[in-house]
Amino acid sequence: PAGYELWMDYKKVEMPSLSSQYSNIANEVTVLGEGETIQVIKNELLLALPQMLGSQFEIKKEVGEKSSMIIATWAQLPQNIKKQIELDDESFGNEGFTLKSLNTKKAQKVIVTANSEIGLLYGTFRLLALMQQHSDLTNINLVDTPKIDIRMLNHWDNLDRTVERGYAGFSLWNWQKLPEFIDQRYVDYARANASVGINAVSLTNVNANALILTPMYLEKVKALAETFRPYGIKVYLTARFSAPIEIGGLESADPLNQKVIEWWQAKADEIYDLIPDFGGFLVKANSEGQPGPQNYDRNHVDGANMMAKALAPHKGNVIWRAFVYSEHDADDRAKQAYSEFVPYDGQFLPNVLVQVKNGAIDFQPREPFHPMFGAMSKTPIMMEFQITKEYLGFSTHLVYLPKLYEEVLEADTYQEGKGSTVAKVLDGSLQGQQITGMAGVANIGNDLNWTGHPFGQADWYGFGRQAWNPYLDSEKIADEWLRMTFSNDEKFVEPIKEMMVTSREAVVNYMNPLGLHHIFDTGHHYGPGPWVSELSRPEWNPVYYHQADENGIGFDRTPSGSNATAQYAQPVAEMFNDPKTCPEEYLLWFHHLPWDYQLKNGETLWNGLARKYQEGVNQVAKMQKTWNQIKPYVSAEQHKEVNMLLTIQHKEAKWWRDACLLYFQTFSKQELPVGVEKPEHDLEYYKSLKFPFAPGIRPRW
Ligand code: BDP
Repeated sequence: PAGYELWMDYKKVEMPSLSSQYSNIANEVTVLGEGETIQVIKNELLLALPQMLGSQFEIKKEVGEKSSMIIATWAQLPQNIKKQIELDDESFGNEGFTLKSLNTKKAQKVIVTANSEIGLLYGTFRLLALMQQHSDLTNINLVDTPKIDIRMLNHWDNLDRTVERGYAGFSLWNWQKLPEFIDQRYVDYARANASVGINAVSLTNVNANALILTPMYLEKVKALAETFRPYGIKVYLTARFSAPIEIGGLESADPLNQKVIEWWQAKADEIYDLIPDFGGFLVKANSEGQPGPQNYDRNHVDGANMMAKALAPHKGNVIWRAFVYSEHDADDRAKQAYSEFVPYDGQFLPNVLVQVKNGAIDFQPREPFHPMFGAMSKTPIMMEFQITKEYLGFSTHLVYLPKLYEEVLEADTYQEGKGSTVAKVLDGSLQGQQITGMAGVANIGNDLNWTGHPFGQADWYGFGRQAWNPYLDSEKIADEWLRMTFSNDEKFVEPIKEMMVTSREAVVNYMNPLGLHHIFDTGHHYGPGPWVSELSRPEWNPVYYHQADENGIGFDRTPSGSNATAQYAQPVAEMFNDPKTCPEEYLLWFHHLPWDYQLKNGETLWNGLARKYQEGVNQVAKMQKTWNQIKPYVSAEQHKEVNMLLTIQHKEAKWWRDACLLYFQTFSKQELPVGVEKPEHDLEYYKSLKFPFAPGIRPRW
């Protein structure tokens, strides 16, 4: 089926000059070693090269005169070749690799070498990717090592195979048939992850079910871990804090209770007996109804360190989430995670990472970076991005997320002076962390094309690339993905790349322009609901976030309001505090401003807001036009699919524009400016729309 092969369908290289160059390199392929990962490398070559080059070949086990492609660990590489490479084993660390061409008058050779077999696998995938991208390999000299240690997917998959905020079908994990039945999808999933360097996966929802830690399920987890191991992927599980009660028969889950401590230690031992390279636990505690240490008057450090001690003898990690906001705390929700965690800096054990969402609210189309980045210099802070599009039109809207990730990674926290970017916090280079990580909430399900929207694959791909190297350019990543997935033709790549990189701004414009946020309708987070005001907790209601009234709109987070800006380093706080220096894309995030406030381009806030909504709709119309022009370059089936999705996106962009502008107009009491289309219906109509079916939602909110 279209899209199943992802970015690895290894299309035939038609251009004669390239095809002959690659055929020369692949003329005699030698792969040294015997391990499971070596077998994976061989399988990938045997799949890819005949498809791309059109001829069958054998893989040699020894280096000979004629070897033209040599794949071997540094330790196994013949001495004379090592000498020519002019590097040493320090250059590529545990997981890095080098691709190097050694050309003589008579022949051309490419060497792939690394310290580990996993490094070789990454190198092999890179070599194949470069061929798919039609790169010239005659003088390749590339050393690449991952900048982040834990490059992770977080699946929010429930044991009944529903997926929280998952929009691409049901969970991949078929618990009923495991451990005996190993679906080919598990293997292809592992291949895809390894091809971009993802090396860790958490299998289960952060709103956890303790059953996953029972012996019957652990046998199933073991089967998945064994399937993933040759691809360098470690398995993590979400650990429900109250598991000692629910499945252990204890009366308490108090982290300082000796029986509880022993229960987690025994559980860790049991898991590591089955899965010696188990990654560890991902924990959501005392957040949105999940149990945690605070139920026993203990704190996050008590909880995380208790688990960390159980895992430490096995070299496992605890990834403790900082997504907390309390129903008893009346303070601005955007401030709560920082207030709750930053005071504990330095108290977590070394195998605890604190996982922070990119922004302080919740995966909105745009948020300023979370103030916790750089604020806990003695604690490894791990990024949590969302790859699934909870607040970005699900898998129906085309929104290229690496652009969003890049914006966050490049943001300057100023925590150690100018140049303290979020990327430098994450890779440990700013504050010297010993262990580093980046997670993405997966957008993968059992849909035939994995991600629902064909372009959702680019978000999975791009997340992996940016977790490997958070300094990569998102446009370059789009370029790679397009070439590998669809076509190398410039007439296709250029316009579609442009469409991808502007798509993120389009969704911001038609949903949440100028710093608006969380104005989604109840529960599903799909359509607009800026009028919603009746939910039991104030911070679940859109009216809490936009604060629109007759005087103006926006959330005042400056010292005259909630003073959330004080959580940022001084230069950043100062910039955000003054509406004149606050970047306009964050204006209403930090300021409550009058409807006639003058924007930088001279127009009033009301007119500017209305024009942004219109611009978003126009941008989607332009995407439709662009997609129509590239018809010859993709299959008819895929063309049609994306076309239909863009039709929905365009319709819904208008829905967002009209619903929001009509509602805000009840406060601004001003006409729509010239150039903004009149809504088709009245406000009551938009309010009456009930979203009939939303996949992946949790009943409570
Ligand atoms: C929110 C989702 C909710 C998740 C929660 C989390 O609406 O379904 O459980 O985040 O991250 O974005 O824990």
